Amino acid sequence: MRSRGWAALLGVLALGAALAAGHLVAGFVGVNASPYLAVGNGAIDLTPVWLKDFAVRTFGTHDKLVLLSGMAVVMVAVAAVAGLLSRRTPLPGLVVITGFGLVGLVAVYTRPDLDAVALLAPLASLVAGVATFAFLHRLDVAPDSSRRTVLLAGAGVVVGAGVAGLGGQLLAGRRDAAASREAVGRLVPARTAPMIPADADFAKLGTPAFLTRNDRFYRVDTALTVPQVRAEDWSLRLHGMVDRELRYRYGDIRNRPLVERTITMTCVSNEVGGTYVSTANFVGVDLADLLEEAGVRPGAEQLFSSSVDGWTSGSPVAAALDRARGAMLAIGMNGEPLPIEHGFPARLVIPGLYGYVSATKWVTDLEVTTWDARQAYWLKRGWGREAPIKTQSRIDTPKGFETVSSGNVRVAGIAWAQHTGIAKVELRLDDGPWREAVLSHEVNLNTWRMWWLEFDVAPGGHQVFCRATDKSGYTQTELRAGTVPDGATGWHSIAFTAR
Ligand SMILES: Nc1nc2c(c(=O)[nH]1)N[C@H]1C(S)=C(S)[C@@H](COP(=O)(O)O)O[C@H]1N2
Ligand SMILES: [Mo]
Repeated sequence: MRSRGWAALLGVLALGAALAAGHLVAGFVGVNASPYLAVGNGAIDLTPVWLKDFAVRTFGTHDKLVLLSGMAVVMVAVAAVAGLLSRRTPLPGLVVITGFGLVGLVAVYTRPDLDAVALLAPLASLVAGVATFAFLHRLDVAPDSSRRTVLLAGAGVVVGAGVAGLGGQLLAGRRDAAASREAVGRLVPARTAPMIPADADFAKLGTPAFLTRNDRFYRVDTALTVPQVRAEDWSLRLHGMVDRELRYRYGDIRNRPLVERTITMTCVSNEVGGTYVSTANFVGVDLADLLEEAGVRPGAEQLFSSSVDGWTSGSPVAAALDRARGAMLAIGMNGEPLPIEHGFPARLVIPGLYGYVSATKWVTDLEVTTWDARQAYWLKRGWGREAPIKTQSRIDTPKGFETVSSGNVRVAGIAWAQHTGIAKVELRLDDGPWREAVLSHEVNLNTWRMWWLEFDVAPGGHQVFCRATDKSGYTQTELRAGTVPDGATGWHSIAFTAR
């Protein structure tokens, strides 16, 4: 073998060829069959709760990018070592590549959203990896092959892998949902949500805008690649403890009289002061209508929903049926069809419950059942079964550790207690008394409310606290609780300096 560097490169080239071949085949059988993504998705599902929590806290929405990059670094390192170990005989390299191939096969095999034909992708990877390594190795140790031949072969592999990988990407794109979403066009609700009055937010004073733009709406899900479902391929099966099983196609939903509701969604992983809370006008149909058409049988407790990628969620049937709550099967958001990353073609939105028990995106299956019969994704991983959103408030301005001018300092923020409503928000500066903030116009009980208050602030360091009281009379506890198992508690506070 010519050099150590070349030996290591051989391993990496074989790895690249393997991944590219798998990606190309995945372009035909479904992008999630791409072994790299299947292993990543498998890793996400196997990740223990504490590590997942740490990843989300540390990397936020970049957690998946960090995972994919970490995987790439490890794989390249292992492949390089495998190459180095194969300077005399190709056996160590072949063993390692076969090992990678088997991991890919197992990952695809165990993905709930993939069927048997998806195994073709990791199989292609396995064959391409082994063949490339064996070929380059033989060429390299052959006494009659020139340096030029070997380099050309290596370059050929790079080009081939590039073309295959790109081809897979293009093929996957051709099957994507963007064009289908474009074709849906405008969704015109029969009953529009009341106009948001100008005094519903204090955006000029530093609160968020009342409605969150779609591209600013927080996003939380376990999907490494956003599921691409075309409206024309989508259907929703409604079954289980019902009088008759029903199946809805996209047109069946779209052609009903649509309702529009303004709803604030919150994630259970939102830390005190966190950003996983947003508000939109959702357009869709009443979930209760669909459930009543199917006829919910007595004894039903859980609405167990599944997304196309196998993620599952369990909601209380009672909450889904409660007309006053206004649970929806939503197909639109802020005047557009649902953005793909927010669940196109359709998702659940049940106001008042954290997203993991109420907001299944890319939903394709609703099973009416009991709590004992089915356990949803996060329930199995240590999160609570029922998870109503906890009353919370957040200071948005000043920012933590900001320096402001002394004198009049305006503090502004948001509060939410979905389905109960906010009664008041109080602020405390340092050791001072609690003072009541000015509340914004109430849009409805299922949305956040904005608030502001001014303090006369002396120069120096300060801390300001906020706490909300909801319409049930409950005032936020000071006691800090973490997000696991059913949502964080505690007062948000920020430190700032007046100059
Ligand atoms: N298919 C699917 N739906 C899902 C999730 C998921 O991981 N997969 N996450 C849930 C969680 S935890 C939350 S908080 C909301 C977030 O919805 P958004 O990303 O549209 O804000 O989606 C819910 N629906
Ligand atoms: Mo969530």
